[in-house]
Amino acid sequence: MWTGVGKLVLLHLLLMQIGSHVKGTHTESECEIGQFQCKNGVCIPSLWRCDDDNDCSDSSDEENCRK
Ligand SMILES: [Ca+2]
Repeated sequence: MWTGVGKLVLLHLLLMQIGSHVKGTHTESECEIGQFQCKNGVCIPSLWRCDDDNDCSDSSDEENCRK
C-alpha cells in the first residue's frame, strides 16, 4: 500500500535512476523491464498497475484488471 507521498518519492528515485544510465538511448515508446506502459506512453512500475490509483493520468494502468 503506497501513500501519495511514498509514490512520489519512489517515482523521483526511479526517474533519477533511469535518467542516469539510459539517458539518450531510450525512446519514449519503450519501458524498462518490470514496468508497465500506459496507453499514453508513460512508463510506470508494474507494481502500480491495478492498485486503484490512476498513475498513467489516462487510467490505462487500471484497465483490464481482475477484481
Ligand atoms: Ca495504478
